[in-house]
Order: sequence, then C-alpha cells, then structure tokens
Amino acid sequence: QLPVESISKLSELHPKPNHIRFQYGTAGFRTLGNVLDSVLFRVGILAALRSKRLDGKTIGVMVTASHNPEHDNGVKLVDPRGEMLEAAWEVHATSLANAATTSDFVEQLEALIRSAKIDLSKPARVVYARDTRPSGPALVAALEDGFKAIGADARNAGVTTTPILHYFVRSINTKGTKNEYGEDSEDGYFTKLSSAFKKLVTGKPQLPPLVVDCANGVGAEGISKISPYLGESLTLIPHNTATTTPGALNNACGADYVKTSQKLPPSLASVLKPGQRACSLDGDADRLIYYYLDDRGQFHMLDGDKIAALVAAFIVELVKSAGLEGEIQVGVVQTAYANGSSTKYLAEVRSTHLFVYRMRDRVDRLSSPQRLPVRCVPTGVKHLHHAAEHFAVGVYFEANGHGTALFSPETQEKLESHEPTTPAQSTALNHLLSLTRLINQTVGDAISDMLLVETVLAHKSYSGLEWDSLYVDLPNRLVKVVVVDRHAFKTEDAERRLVSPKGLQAKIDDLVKRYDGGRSFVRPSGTEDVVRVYGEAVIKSQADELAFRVAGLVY
Ligand code: NG1
Ligand code: ZN
Repeated sequence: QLPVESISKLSELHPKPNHIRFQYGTAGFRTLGNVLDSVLFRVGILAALRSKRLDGKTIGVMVTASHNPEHDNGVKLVDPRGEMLEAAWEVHATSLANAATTSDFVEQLEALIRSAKIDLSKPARVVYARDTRPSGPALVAALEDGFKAIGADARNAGVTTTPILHYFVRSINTKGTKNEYGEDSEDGYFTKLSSAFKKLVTGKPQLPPLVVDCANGVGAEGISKISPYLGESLTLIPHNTATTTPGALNNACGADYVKTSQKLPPSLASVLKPGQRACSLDGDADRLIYYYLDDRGQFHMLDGDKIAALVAAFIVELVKSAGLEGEIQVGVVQTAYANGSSTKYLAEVRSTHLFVYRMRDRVDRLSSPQRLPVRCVPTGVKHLHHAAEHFAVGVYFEANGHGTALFSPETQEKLESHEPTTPAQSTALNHLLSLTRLINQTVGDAISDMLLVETVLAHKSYSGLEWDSLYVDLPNRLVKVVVVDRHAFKTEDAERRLVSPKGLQAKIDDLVKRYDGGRSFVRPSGTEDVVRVYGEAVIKSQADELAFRVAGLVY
C-alpha cells in the first residue's frame, strides 16, 4: 500500500512552482537551484519506487549541476550497476515532476505503480550525495523528505564527486557476489585506484608534479584526499580549491571553461611553467581536460579526443603484448563533436601496428581485423556508454573530457584466466588487470581518468608535447543559435545530418564543399534551449567562417 497520507502531507511542503516545465534530460533535471525543491522531493519518492521495482537494489541520487554556473543545480538517478537511469524512467521522472498539485502527483504515482508493476512490499534502498553548491543542503533536505514520505532506507554519502557516488552504487549492489566491484566507502575507492596506479607505474620514471585545477568544486576534496594514498608515485598540485567562496565554482576555471574558451584558466597564468602539464576537472569531477604551455608560452589543449587516442592506443598495445590480439577487440566510441583528426588517427591505430606485424608474419595475420573500430553515436553519455559495452574493451570520450573505458565481463574473465607464455606477456597482462581496477567503469571519472593518463605518460615517457603530437587537431568552432523552436530540428546519422527543417541540410552540404577539410553539422541541444552549430576546417579562419555561415542558415 502506498503511504498516501504521509506523501500528501510532506508534498504540501514542497509545492511545484507554477509556470515551470521540468524535463529529465541527458543530465537529469538541471536548472536554477532555487526552483528545484519540489523536483527533489518527488525524485526521492521515484528513486524509492525504482529500487522496489528492481527488487530492493540500491539506487543512487546525485545532486549536482556539474560544470554549470554556481546558481544552477540538478539531480539525476543512478541505476544499480552504476549507470545512468533507464530511458523509460526518464519519462516517468518528467511527468511526476510536472504534476501540478499534490493530488495529481499521488494519482500519477499510483498509475506508475500499476503500469510498471511495482511491488510495494519490496524494500527501497537509496544512496545519495551532493556537490559543493550552496543550494545543495536545502535540496538534499527536500530529497530526504521524499525518502521519509515513502519510508525508504536511505544512506547519505555526503559531499562527494559524481563518479564516487556511481562507484558506491555499483559496489553496494555487488557486495558479496563474485563481481564485487569495490568497498563502498571513500577509503575503498581511493585505495582501489591508488594501488592499481602504483602497480602500473612501478619501475617507470617518476613524472614531474601535475598541476590540477579543481574548478573550486568537490574535486578539490577528492584531489586532497587521494594525495596521501598516492604517496611518492605522483605529486599533485591542486589549484582553485575555494569550495566555500561564493561565486567561485566553475568561474573562469574548470574543464568546461578550458574546453569552450580554449584558454588557460587565468588563475593558473602565474603558476604554469613552459613544458609543465596541467589538467582541469569540472564542478562534480566527472570531466577532465589536460593542457600545457610550450616553450614560447603558447597554450595547447589536450581534450577528451586526445585522451581517447592516448588511452585506446595504449590498451591496443597491451592487448597485443599480452598475446591476446584477435581475442580482445578494442573499440572507440565518439560523438560528432570529436575532432576529425582524432577519428582519422584512431582508425589508423590498428592498421599501422598490424602493418609492422605483417612484415614479420605475412600470411597468418592478413585475415585479422585491420582497423580499430570507431563508432559515432548521438551526444549524451548514455549513448556512448551503451555503444562501448558492445566491445570487448570499449573506450569512449566526449570531446569535452567526459569518458572512460569499459572491459566486458567476458574480457575480465579472459584476462583473469589467460596463461601468459613469456615474462613480457605476463607483465602486459598484469597491466591490463590493473587497468580494470584503475578505471572507473561506471561513468567518466576525472580522478580515475587523470591517473589513467598519467599511467600512459609514464609508460611512454611522454611530455604534454609528445602526447599532443599524436595528431594535429583540426581548427573548429562551436556556435549557439537561439531559435524559435529548437524541436523543429531533427537529425539522423548520429546527429551528423538534418532531416528537418526541409532543405536545410542540402544548403549546409553546399557550403561545406567550399571549405578545405570542411565539416559542419547542426543539432538541437539536449541541455539548453539553443541549436548548436559545429564547423571544422583545415584553417582556423575558415572553420570560424563555416560555422558562422551555417549558423546564418539556421537562424
Ligand atoms: P547538449 O546541450 O545536448 O549539446 C551538452 C554537451 C554534451 C554533454 C551534455 C550533458 C557539448 C557540445 N554538448 O549537451 O557533450 O556533456 O551537455 O552534460 O559539449
Ligand atoms: Zn560534470
């Protein structure tokens, strides 16, 4: 029986504001922090129902607005394996959030319980956390009212990063099984990552200290907490750690600032020396962008595409050295925003290596896969994640620095049972096993990704410059266009082509043809009320011109 009385009573304390339509988008609910009270209350109840529906498995709730301005906030649900909420439930979330009154809300809950066949006698278990935003505590209180109203068994994970919350969810749900993911505490998380990292870099030359821009967000706590675990294996120099200074969060710092403005955060201008590498996290520490200054003090960015290239090539090499080539297929997933040069580079990784191999062993290898498969999917982490699950090892990164690598259960088993025949194979195999522990396989994780990048740099003895020279980015430009109705823009082919408005794509094609190395696409944003236009060309001024001319067609 649904506790209608307690739900109704508490719901009256969290009325839905009139004239606002909420939407559970690619990043959950996200808008101004001061209008989200009713949403949080209702999400508390929805999370409990989701848990009941899944037989009492623990569901995660994260209160954050990531890289968005400090006055924004948001909330998203995490499914039992630590992945994003199932799409069908995004629709339930949206309609519950928009129920106008308490009685509408209760009516909708009852309808959902019937249609989704939710057994109310099952337990409801939830774990929740928030980032450092000032609106966080009040929103968490509303969320807790939701848990109380329905009688959920809720665990407060406090203030922590989004990926740590995802890690908790998976760890709690796999506890005591053969797939146990980790210990469900911050100590468990930091121990797991740091011990894998230390194993991976043992015997490698020590890298110079790494400057970390923490976006004045929760990542600052993560970085300061992991440092003692890392000991001498890696020195981190945290900057932008002012988590309690009003207005500081993501302000002229952080991964999104660096990626969008393609600039060094001004606060690091006097810190970073030529040649020194640095990275920026975003406000909830699930995105990561690297960069360095060259000898002339020029800024160079190493974005999600560069990270994917570095990591995928490294994994391919280890798989080969472990004697598992042909048995474990590594694939990469990107979106249309991936730099054209990165796609080209990745598609050539495997064939180049194979070419070298062929000289020695011509006949045998001709039939094996010749290219690193690179797939393009629509924007949004869940699309990338699901596509990556189809590979034995699936590496995915958005250009903005959100990404990870997934090892399929079969791959995990293969790695554990494979018998190496040489010491070199054994070393490579152990490295692969350590990677499965270092990498957060639930979601993109800036801290875990940072250690992954550092691992590859240590193995390759790469500086930022050498990493950067894997390929040269094509100049590109991203433009936002405010239109009357962005829903009029419909796409196909992983958002690379428009099907409506009618005739527009043909005009874009026409323009693109006139630019050397030109590429451009138009899609409606899933998180803002705008249409985004991307332009890419061989010369910077041409990329800008292409983007603006296409924007002119859209407007
Ligand atoms: P939209 O607003 O749909 O373009 C943005 C980012 C995505 C993703 C989501 C969720 C760009 C161009 N788009 O999506 O990559 O991160 O936000 O946060 O960066
Ligand atoms: Zn984020």
